[in-house]
Amino acid sequence: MSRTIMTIDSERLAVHPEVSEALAEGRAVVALESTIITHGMPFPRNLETALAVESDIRAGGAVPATIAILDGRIRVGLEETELRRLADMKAVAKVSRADLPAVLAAGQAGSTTVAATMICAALAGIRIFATGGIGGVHRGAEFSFDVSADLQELSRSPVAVVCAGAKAILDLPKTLEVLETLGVPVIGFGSDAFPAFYSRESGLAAPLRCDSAEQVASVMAVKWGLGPADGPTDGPNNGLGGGLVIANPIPVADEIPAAAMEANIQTALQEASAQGIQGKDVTPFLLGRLEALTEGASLTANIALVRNNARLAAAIAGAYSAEGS
Ligand code: PSU
Ligand code: MN
Repeated sequence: MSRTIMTIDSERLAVHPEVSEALAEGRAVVALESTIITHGMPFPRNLETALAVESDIRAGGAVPATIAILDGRIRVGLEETELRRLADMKAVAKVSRADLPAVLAAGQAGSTTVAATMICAALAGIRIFATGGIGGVHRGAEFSFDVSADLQELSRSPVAVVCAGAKAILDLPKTLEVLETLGVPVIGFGSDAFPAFYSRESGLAAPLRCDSAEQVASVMAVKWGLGPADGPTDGPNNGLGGGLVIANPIPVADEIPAAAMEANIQTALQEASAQGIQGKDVTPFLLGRLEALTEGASLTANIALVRNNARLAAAIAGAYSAEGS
């Protein structure tokens, strides 16, 4: 078992004592991203959700570790006062792999995307991460080349990402194709369907399926444990390396059927194109417009699915720590 937390440059990476103690004892820890707080939901619902998700993880027997950049340091595990500060911050940088060193060097604050959260979780030794939806291949990517850095990161950092699929605003068939090319396992949880964030089904099949947290944990252990019998186990460069997508459909009671969402998505996409929205502004813009167009229904569904993912991630983290003991 790697104990990288001991060798990390503490000037740049600060792991909360509750988190590092849990990791050192092999107990369950779940990482959480912060872009969903700063760019994915409006204040104060973002703060309420961040706090609710942390308590869902605790109720599931795991320690939550929300990841963000504050004062030029990667922080793994935030105090409630810091979560409040982040949730109400104006003009905070959305940090993906490419942005990480410059934001750290400048001593700034930043919220971490799925990609950056995976990097930071792996540095701290955390193997499970819960979020809403991963980034993916954008519609029209054949012209824009807009493919989220989340996909490449899933092939690099050894973290299992529990999500409700990729957002319906994306091109889901292309997103699955890229994940397959990159060798990322995409596991439908309790379902044969690849979910579409607000909806339980996308019309696409999930390439793989697991029906229990224990089954997911054993896939993780096998993926990272492959190697010579006398070699290290569970290391980032061991075995197959890289991450996994655990695609957990939104609960039935909270879902918005795909057909009902599609007209709103078309409207939001047209507005984005008319206003020349590009690059990292695209995803936050679309999420904000969908919330307005659905009169808040998309936000309610988003909160429900994130909490559902947090509960599953806590169960997987528990099962994975039992694998290691
Ligand atoms: N899913 C959500 N809300 C979000 C995001 C995903 O429900 O805010 C964020 C995640 O942080 C994800 C990012 O990593 O959007 C993807 O942005 P881009 O498409 O620019 O890579
Ligand atoms: Mn992009």
